[in-house]
Amino acid sequence: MPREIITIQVGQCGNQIGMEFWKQLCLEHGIGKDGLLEDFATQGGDRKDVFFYQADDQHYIPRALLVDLEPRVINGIQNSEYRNLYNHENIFVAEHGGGAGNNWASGYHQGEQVVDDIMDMIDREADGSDSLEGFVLCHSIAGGTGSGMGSYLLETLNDRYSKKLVQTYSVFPNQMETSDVVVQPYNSLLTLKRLTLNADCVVVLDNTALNRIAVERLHLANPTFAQTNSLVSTVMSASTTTLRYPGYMNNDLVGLLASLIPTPRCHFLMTGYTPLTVERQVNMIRKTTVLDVMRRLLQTKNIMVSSYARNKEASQAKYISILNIIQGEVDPTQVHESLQRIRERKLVNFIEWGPASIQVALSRKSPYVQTTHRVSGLMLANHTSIRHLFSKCLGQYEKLRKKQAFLDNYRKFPMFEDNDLSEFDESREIIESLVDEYKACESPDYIKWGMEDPGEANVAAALDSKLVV
Ligand SMILES: Nc1nc2c(ncn2[C@@H]2O[C@H](COP(=O)(O)OP(=O)(O)OP(=O)(O)O)[C@@H](O)[C@H]2O)c(=O)[nH]1
Ligand SMILES: [Mg+2]
Repeated sequence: MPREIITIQVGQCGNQIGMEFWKQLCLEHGIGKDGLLEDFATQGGDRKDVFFYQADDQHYIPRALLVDLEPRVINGIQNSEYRNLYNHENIFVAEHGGGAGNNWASGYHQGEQVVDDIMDMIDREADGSDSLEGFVLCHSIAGGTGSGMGSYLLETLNDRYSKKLVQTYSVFPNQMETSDVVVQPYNSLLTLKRLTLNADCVVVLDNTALNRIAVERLHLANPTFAQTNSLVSTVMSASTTTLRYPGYMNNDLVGLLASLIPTPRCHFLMTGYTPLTVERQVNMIRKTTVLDVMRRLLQTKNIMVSSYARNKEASQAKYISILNIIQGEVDPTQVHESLQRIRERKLVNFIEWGPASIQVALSRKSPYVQTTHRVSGLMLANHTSIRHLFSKCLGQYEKLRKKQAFLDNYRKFPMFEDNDLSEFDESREIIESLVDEYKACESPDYIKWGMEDPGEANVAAALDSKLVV
């Protein structure tokens, strides 16, 4: 029975990374740009129905919603070679077309106003699936639409589909670029509150790290979004291979996430991938064995979250869990040997209160996409150094807030009317407590953390029950 997943892409970034994801899925499953199966795609054994359904005329249609408050990106998709792939009834563009102007409050408020239209689309998709497993949200946390409207949708999904899983692919802003959105610290903080409370799993895609990887590893002088998004789509498609090419393990999202997220709030994952390629340009890697791939996955330079690079060396930073999804020509005995070598050399620093082992999923790969290397790997990891990324967001927020900068833009919307800025304060507290919890994870007696507050423990238990397989 398929465990269907509905993808919701919101705002410029959400739609741009979503579009790359669907392109990659079409290639891997032998689905043409118009949704028809290619003549050569006869091998079967894959599960297209997790992410696609078939229309009466045999077209494969993504279970996807394309949502934006301004038309440019979605118009681009509708004028591209893929215009006939999507279900046109699942496209929502605001009539005024003015976007949310990098303002979370505007995106959130507009979300509230159009939520019925969007929930109609979601309910229709949900009704069309046999055994809906959950939702995937693609968005950036720094602008107005993906962050604000995305936040409103996360809250609504949690309410309406409380038993379903919600996973996000969330793009964090580039911290090196001053030209990026000036109010991004406000938008990021307010979105982070929802990512903490209303999502079961957040895959952190950090533009700072994606850019560094594109420059240093792929030798691109000024990486474009198209180029960084190709890294993103690689991660997105690799992280879903076990769902699309089922084996004996990790065949559904809940199984995948349960092994990575032992405690409900610490559900922010970082990723690494090797060997990296962009636009068919292969990064020079001469040899790929399972051991090489697993070792490279642990190297800073391949990890797509910037806070890891700075804090890995700090002795306190630890892995909570690691799942490596390995594809290619692999003999399972090599996996065993590699794990042993990694353990002997103490290459991984794990937390002390949980099972300290790297999990490995061997996954089939698409027979229709040729690669030059024998083995490739994706690492999904829960690592305490992610807290430094949140601390950085908090620091930037405090700086802006102290100056009272740009707050008038927010006061125009109901949530912040009459100078009520409590939403900012509450979000700050929640993120501070998230940072504290990740920090507590680094200590052997983490299990006792938060026990003083029974309310908190109940929330944790409620979320936990969703992740029990
Ligand atoms: N990796 C990546 N980042 C993007 C892309 N497009 C925008 N961003 C980042 O996303 C943030 C801006 O958010 P957008 O997605 O453009 O904003 P939006 O959700 O459309 O909201 P408004 O336009 O303000 O209504 C900035 O940090 C950008 O660097 C993309 O295609 N790929
Ligand atoms: Mg936009």
